[in-house]
Amino acid sequence: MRRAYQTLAGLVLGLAANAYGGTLVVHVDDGHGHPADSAVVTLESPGGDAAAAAATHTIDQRDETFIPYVEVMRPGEQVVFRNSDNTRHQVYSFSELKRFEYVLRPGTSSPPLTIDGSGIIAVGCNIHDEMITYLFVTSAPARVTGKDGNARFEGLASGSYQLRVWHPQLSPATRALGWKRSSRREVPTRRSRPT
Ligand SMILES: [Cu+2]
Repeated sequence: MRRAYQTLAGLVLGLAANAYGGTLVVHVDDGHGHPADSAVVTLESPGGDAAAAAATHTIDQRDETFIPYVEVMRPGEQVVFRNSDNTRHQVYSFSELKRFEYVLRPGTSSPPLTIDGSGIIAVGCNIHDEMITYLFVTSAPARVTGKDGNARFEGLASGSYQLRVWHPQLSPATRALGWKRSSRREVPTRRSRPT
């Protein structure tokens, strides 16, 4: 299965905040009115990084496709690459943040790889050129949009945030966000050009 790549001029960010339980829902579209999935929405705030237990993330390989396409991680967490195909994969990255290469026979996994520092790691396969996945490493609260283009932040603390949107094929977007957890007000969807 191949992902349809689109080259698009820019990202239009629609932002809708719903009041239920202090959940912020950020909607991302591709600038042509279609929801953009696999976009990373990050909420940066001064000293606002949420502590979390270190996790191990698994990137699977099925039908010569990395799953998921985009994975959010925190610095210090680990990633494992699993080969669920009946063919061999050769997973690698030349990124500044982390360089590695693993030959994975069918049914095997890489050893856990610890990622230090923040940034974006593009991972490919030396055997199948079209295979690609992105590890988005950040200490800020971050979510990946689903097929509906929505990213949900549960129980978000009140405060001022810098909202950033990143997507592999779209221009990044950023905007300031003031969030009041107790707000019952429905914020209408607004659109802003990427900055
Ligand atoms: Cu491969």
